[in-house]
Amino acid sequence: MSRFPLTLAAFALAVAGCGGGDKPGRTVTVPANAAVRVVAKEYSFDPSRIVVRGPGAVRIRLENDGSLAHNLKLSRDGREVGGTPSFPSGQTKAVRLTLSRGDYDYVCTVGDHEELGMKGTLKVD
Ligand SMILES: [Cu+2]
Repeated sequence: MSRFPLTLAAFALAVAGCGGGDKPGRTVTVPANAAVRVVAKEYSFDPSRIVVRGPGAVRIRLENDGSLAHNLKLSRDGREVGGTPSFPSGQTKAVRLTLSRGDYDYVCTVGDHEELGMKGTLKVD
């Protein structure tokens, strides 16, 4: 009789374990020449997927809601194209980037934050 709830609990744990740092985050779509707000904390970005509707200038406002210092560095094909410096919790930094069409990645380069889940993708279409 008591085996069923235990099995269920084990299953729930397994499912939660699968999520880990790789759980899919929120996607935000913004028009070209707009601003997008990104929240950084341990260890994720929200949103973790940004879609920009057309090339142009994008203003990224990074809010550090965590307890450690964080940053956001955007790159394309492994080459950094810009981002914010690292800054402490409770602060916000904005960066304006002129982007052409394509796929970009963003990460936090502090310590091992990227491996812990602070990464996202930005697509300009
Ligand atoms: Cu970080």
